[in-house]
Amino acid sequence: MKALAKIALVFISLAAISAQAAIKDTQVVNVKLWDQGSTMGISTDRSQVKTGKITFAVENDSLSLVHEMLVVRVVSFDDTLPYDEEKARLYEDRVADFGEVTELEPNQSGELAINLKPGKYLLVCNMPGHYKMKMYSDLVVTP
Ligand SMILES: [Cu+2]
Repeated sequence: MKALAKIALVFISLAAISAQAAIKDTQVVNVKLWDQGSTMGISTDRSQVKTGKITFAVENDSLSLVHEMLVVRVVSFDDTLPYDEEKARLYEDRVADFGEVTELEPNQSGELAINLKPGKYLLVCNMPGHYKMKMYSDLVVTP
């Protein structure tokens, strides 16, 4: 009986260790989508993460507008991204789109977990007109 109890204890501690590793494994970026009068933006609690699994916890803090967050890879932060003037938004099929939390109502939140390689990324709201209103934020993924 004593040996069995010991084995059970080892299993329990192994399970605890792997659960901890799973939490450590993902890096969380908290993202707030906001607007105030005629300005709007995306705020994050970190602008740099390490390569690997990244979870974006996205909250729309607006009182009245729908916002969203796309993850777009760029070569440089000065890139001119393919823009559809008529629809006043980026061509989503012409940018390096890594996923999105789509169209959040005011006060709604959503999550996106993806693997990102080292490089430069933009978090963009692609609701009509919002990109031009500078509703985007830089994210650097380091090796
Ligand atoms: Cu927006």
